[in-house]
Amino acid sequence: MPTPKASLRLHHAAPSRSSTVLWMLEEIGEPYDLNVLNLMEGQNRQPAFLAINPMGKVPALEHDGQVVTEVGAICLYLADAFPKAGLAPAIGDPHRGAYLRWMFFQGNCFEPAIIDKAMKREPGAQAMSPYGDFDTTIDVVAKAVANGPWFLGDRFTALDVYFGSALRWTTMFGLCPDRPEFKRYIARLDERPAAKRAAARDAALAPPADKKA
Ligand SMILES: N[C@@H](CCC(=O)N[C@@H](CS)C(=O)NCC(=O)O)C(=O)O
Repeated sequence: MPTPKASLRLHHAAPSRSSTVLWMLEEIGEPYDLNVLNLMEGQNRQPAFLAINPMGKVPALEHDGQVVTEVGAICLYLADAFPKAGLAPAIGDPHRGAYLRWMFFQGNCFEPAIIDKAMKREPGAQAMSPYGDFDTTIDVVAKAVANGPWFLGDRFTALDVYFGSALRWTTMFGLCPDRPEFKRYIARLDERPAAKRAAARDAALAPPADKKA
């Protein structure tokens, strides 16, 4: 019998922000296909991909005729679409509020703070900035992961995949302060078998050094 075609298809570049979704797919454990794009060669700016994501950015996920873009949205989507994996507190669960809070905090506060700092951009007036100030932003995240083992305590969720990946790459590139709370949290994440599988797959998919983005 022919193998059924996976209904999940990730448009991916290795390594990149879409590596977070690769890890998420490994945590979910459902079959998926990859369409690997070379950003350096501009494959993400070709009409075929722009028809999927007009932003020309990875990741983009296709599932049963739907397209989802934005790493955080894809993580939320997958966790809800595949509840058996247990990666999202259900609506009504006492952890749901904290889960959504930190999911949005990543894209709305943490990443803008990191990118402004990296680009040496003035964040502007505290009251106008989406995150206020850099040090407070980093401090509240460090407190949130200090005890762990996960963001929501004993329960590992899609939030750890999403925010954990962001902490991993931003500390690796020296954009986020290398605080002990982050180091310990990232070390715990790196032990996840799904994270290891995704990292190995990404390493095998990465373009040769002369063709990297
Ligand atoms: N806000 C987007 C950001 C995605 C993004 O910036 N992806 C980068 C790779 S890390 C990309 O596709 N860059 C290629 C380009 O813009 O040409 C998300 O969270 O998914």
